[in-house]
Amino acid sequence: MGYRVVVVGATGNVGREMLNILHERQFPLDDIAVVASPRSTGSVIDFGDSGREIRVKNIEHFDFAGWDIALFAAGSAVSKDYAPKAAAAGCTVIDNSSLYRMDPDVPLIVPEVNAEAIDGYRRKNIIANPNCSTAQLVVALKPLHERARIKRVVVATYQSVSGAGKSGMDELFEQSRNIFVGDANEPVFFTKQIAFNVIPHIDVFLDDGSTKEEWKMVVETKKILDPSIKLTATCVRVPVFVGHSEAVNIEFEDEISAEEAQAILREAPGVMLVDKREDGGYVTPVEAVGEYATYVSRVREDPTVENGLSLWCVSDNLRKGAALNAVQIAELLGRRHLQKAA
Ligand code: 11C
Repeated sequence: MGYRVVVVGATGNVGREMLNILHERQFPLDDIAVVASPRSTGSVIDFGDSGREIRVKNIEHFDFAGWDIALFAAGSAVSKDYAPKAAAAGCTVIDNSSLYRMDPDVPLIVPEVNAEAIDGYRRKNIIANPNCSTAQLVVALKPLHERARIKRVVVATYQSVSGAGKSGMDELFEQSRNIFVGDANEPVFFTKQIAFNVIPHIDVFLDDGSTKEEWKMVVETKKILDPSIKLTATCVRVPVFVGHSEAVNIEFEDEISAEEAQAILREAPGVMLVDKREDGGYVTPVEAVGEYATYVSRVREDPTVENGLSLWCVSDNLRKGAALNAVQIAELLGRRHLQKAA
């Protein structure tokens, strides 16, 4: 016996990956529904490469009663309107938007890091999926924190345009084409030209001069991993289609060598250490696309602080940063609580 699963917003980047990953991982399904805004109603969408097509239903008329799990990937406004209705109908919501992440009654889960926190889901019948840049970071930090206690993290991100949705991908493509054919480039979706450029601005500005993307990394890392960790982030959009990268500097309470950190990361769940200290002996975003792992490279000691390490971390933002993590949460929920599947 399997689960009856709804994917909300399956026509977007993350929703499509949710379907791909449910199929790839052979998630035990009794039934699957795909719902979206009235605009997409009636269109058909592939269930991964299974050969099966699913017709999109109108969320406005969808009854969540009798469905076990809803994976929401349609943004905060849709989650605000429909997640409470689904949850009240007995369908557990796994929400990819930022809406519930900092709600104390909603667990924010990265299964490799804080699986046990999922037990609090019953308070609202909602579980939150973190921001993509946080998810890969905490997967890499957790095993090191367990060994040497992290005091402070300084992170700079290199975030692909797919994090901003299809419009971001289209703008990078169009602007790159325009440059090659000599056409003018006016930024429409991003605030500045993204092709052959980088933009130190993701999400809205806050009063202290940081951006909401940077704030999310701070508060989500504290909620998922440890509230005592101090973190400062600079989040940058780069002209990469898929795959977020992060340059991470970590200050520990206890001494830890680069060699020991590498040995720990080699065994850590969700991490793939690729660190050859030679030309090409590290992972870049194009190699992480379509993969599940959080890749860690360039682990080295930082002699400018006591007990300091630096590292490079890359992952597919649509997978570990969103869809994969959501499906892993569904798997965890099944194992720990719903226990329907064999
Ligand atoms: C980006 N990290 O790359 C964002 C996308 O809070 O779920 C995900 C935003 C979020 O633009």
